[in-house]
Amino acid sequence: MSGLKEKIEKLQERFDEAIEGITDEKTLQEVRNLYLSRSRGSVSSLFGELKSLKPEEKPDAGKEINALKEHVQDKLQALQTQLHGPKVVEEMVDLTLPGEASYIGSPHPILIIQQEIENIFLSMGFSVEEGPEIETDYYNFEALNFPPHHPARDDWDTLYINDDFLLRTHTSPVQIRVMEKRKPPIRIITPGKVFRKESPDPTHLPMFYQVEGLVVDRGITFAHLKGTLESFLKVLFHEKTKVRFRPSFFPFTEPSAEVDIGCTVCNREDSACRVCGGGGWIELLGSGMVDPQVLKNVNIDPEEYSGFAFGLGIDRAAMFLYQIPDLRYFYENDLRFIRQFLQK
Ligand code: 2U9
Repeated sequence: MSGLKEKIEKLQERFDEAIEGITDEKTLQEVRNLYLSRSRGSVSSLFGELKSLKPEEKPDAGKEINALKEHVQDKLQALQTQLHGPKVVEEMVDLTLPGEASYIGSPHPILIIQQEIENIFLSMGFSVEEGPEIETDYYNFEALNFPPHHPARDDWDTLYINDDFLLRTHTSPVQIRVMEKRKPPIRIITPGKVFRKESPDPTHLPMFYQVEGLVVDRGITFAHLKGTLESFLKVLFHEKTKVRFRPSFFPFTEPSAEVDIGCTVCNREDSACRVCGGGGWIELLGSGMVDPQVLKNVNIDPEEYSGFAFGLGIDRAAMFLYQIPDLRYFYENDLRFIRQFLQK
């Protein structure tokens, strides 16, 4: 044991001499290796000598070697700090650097367009109304002038829940519910999900978003319908957007019209345009004067009041506004797609 003790003291003396006057990192590292290197360091190899001691000598000897090791480590650390400043300074966070923005989500592109549509109609004095997605046959069809078993129902591929309930195929039931409760003047839009028995393809989905509108008052004419929809489309798309009305048929409006806009991509100038198929027009809305029978169904006198209504697919509008070629992208929730619509 006394031999070992002597060795420890000698080593400490040598070490203290060795670190005197060190002024560079390289020499500091060399000394550190010389004394502390796990395999060959002089302090580390002292621990190997413990094996040859008697068991009762081992604890004290262990303590002394450890004390030497700590002494060496402390001195080297102090010298390191003297040369470079405390280690934490090297690793310190620079609080003056700009932060990294984290992604906290954003409105879905369909919701962005829905809100744009809502804002346009709110500015024209409309209110936004909502209603149930599960409806009765009465509100979805009968009140809207579809008689039971009438072939016109075939155009609205309906998902039935049971004999009494179905998934609404349009948001028109909301307008019936509002008219049952409120007297004219009525100016409402009804955005929301609707459901149809469709197989998904680029332009069809079994669930999509729709917004319908309804105005009922004294003296409402087709001119109000045209003016309102033209103003709306010129704000939603572009002030120079061309709008055309084509005769059509819906059970709940008479007369009825489809509303097209001039192609947003080729501006009616490319006969090979992929978006409008070269026809120059994009079919966007259905519309018409509310059928007198529909007004009667909600106890509004068609002799005193008249109204116009319209409907538009929000997904379809979003497709043209963002030039998305396939409706299914909207519902895959692939962040690489969704993140493109981050609002600043
Ligand atoms: C009431 C009376 C009349 C709403 C209307 C349309 C024409 C129409 C389609 C457009 C594309 C649905 O999303 S779509 O497939 N809508 O063509 N909707 S008139 O007429 C009403 C609504 C409620 C009480």
